[in-house]
Amino acid sequence: MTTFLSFLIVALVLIGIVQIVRIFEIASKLNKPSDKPVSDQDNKYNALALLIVGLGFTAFVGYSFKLWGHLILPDAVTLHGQGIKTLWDITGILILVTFFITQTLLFVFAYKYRGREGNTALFQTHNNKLELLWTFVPAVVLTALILFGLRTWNETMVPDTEGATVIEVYAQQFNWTARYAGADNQLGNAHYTSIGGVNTLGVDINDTLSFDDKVVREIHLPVGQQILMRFRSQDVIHSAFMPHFNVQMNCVPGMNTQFAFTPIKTTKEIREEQEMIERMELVNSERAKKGEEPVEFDYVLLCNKICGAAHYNMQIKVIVETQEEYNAWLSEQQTFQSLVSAQ
Ligand SMILES: [Cu+2]
Repeated sequence: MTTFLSFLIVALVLIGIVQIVRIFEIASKLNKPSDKPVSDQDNKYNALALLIVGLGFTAFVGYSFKLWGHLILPDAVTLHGQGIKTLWDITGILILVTFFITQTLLFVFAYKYRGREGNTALFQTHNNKLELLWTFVPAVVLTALILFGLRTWNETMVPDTEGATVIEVYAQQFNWTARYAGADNQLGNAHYTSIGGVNTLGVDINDTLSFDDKVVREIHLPVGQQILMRFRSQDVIHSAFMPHFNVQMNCVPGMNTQFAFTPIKTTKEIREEQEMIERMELVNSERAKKGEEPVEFDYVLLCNKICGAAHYNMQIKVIVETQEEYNAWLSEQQTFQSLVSAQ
């Protein structure tokens, strides 16, 4: 009954609005016995409304940067991330400058050159100078941006990985496991058909390279050292996403994918930065409202491909530390061989 009455009220309100609009239409015809459908006054009000809405929208874009700008990701903590940030900043500045100039001109001109009694439009068939200007300038700017983008892409995606520390990240619904290559810095072969018992990654137990591999549930990275991360997936397509590192790579069943990067800031260093302290104060004040314990900042590797019901919680902690701390942690981890023999 309540639903029916609600519908009835909405319908009556709509009918009322239509009738009021009709009254205004008829009244304006009676007041203005003119053969012109639009008067100068109408044009002025419409142009003014357009100016207010247009400039209001443009101003809101600027205001939203000020209001929510602090919520965007902090600068990437990797070498290649700095190159991406420069490209992002230059592209963003170009787009925003163009946006604010063209939007302002669009709405100001719509007001300035609104329809007026006796006004005629300027009819211009061709202008070589203008044609050259708006072809040549965008062509040069876009070519420079694309060349810069290609260079950044190549530096990011095809770097020299000689001497990089090799780590495998294994995806499955709904968790991540990491495998370190051990002293030989080479991962043993693995295939899903070998999965069984403690061998959850399907590592080939007869491959001598796998003997010193270490399977762990937390990713540790030495700062300033190039990392070659290799990805595999057991079931569906996942995507390993490390937002603070500008790193993302799909993990595809039956395929090996990889991403090389060099972390440049330890977890301890970023926790001490003023910007991060303020961010975490914001996070913890929200947690406190829900009665949750405060947390410290940690880098994280997330799944960025909707891979199933618990996708939202598919993550693994990432710790960037000094080479000494990393060596000490790695030496404490059990090798694959001792893990299998203890079974
Ligand atoms: Cu996933």
